[in-house]
Amino acid sequence: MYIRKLKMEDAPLMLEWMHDEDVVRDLAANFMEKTIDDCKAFIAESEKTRDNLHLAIASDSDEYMGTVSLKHIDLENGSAELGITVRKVTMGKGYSWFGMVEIIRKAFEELNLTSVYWCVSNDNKRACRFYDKHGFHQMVDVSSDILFRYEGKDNLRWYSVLVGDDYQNEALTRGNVAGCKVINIKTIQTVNAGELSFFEANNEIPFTPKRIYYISKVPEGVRRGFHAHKELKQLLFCPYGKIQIILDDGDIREEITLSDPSIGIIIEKPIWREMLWMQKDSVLCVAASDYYKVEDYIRSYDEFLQYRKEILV
Ligand code: T46
Repeated sequence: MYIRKLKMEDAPLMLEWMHDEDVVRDLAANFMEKTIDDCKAFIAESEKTRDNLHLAIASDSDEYMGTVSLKHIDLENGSAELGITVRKVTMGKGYSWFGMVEIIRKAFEELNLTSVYWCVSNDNKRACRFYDKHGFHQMVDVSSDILFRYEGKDNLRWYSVLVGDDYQNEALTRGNVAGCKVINIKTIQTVNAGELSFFEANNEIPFTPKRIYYISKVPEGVRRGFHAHKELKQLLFCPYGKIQIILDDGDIREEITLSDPSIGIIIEKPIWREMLWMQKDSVLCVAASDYYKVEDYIRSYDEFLQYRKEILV
């Protein structure tokens, strides 16, 4: 997935989400009234404006998946308002998160802004959960110039991200995901010749691997996993690409994006896991403490919760 300029060919898929009740229900504007000509006019206008930056979130095969924007770009104050809408087919596939991270990165690194803010209706529970889960701060002190744009609309929740915030990967800084340790795999750099990473049984990882496996050729936006292990210990790492690992211990559900070959996660206890391929051709490598044993898998979430309860007694 990547972000790129909007193209005229994107208009029909843009109209698709505008006429999708599930997508637009909690949005401020009345998108249901828009026509294909409105979409085309928006795309044409996006080429000309300097105050707004509207880009498409596209799949690897260049299909339009949604729009992500920086609006009301204020170079003097170093701020802009973020806007994002994605098609229903993309939901749960990491496109929204990808689009947000990319546009925030552009705001800070290319436009030299220092803050990006946005708002959402408190009724839009899915969006609020999404922003809260990613650790974005709620903004309490919103200036009147900004509030003015939303006159007549209350029940809004405001968020912001400031330059220097760890918005991309909180788990890396925290050092753990749902109680599983995030490790720096020992890595030796060679000048102009890349780097070499290694780990040794019982030294860097708390077990002796009996099995190594790796998962490759997964299309972007696909999820795997959906299971837990009873006894197996594993080290997960991503030597190439970008994969989000979602771990859930029954109480806490947290995630980490693996995109650096020198970062690994050690899973030593029964944890529910899901893996989301954020970039095609990404490779997930796993060093496991035991041979493949089908009876060690728990593939139902309810059974997993029950199992956790039993082992915690
Ligand atoms: C895990 C995550 C991170 C084998 O025959 N031998 C093996 O060593 C493995 C790992 C799998 N298989 C078979 C079992 C299935 O028929 O390969 C097929 C695909 O396995 P699964 O659907 O479990 O793949 P994922 O990606 O959902 O999960 C895998 C591991 O199985 C699991 O232990 O923690 O990666």
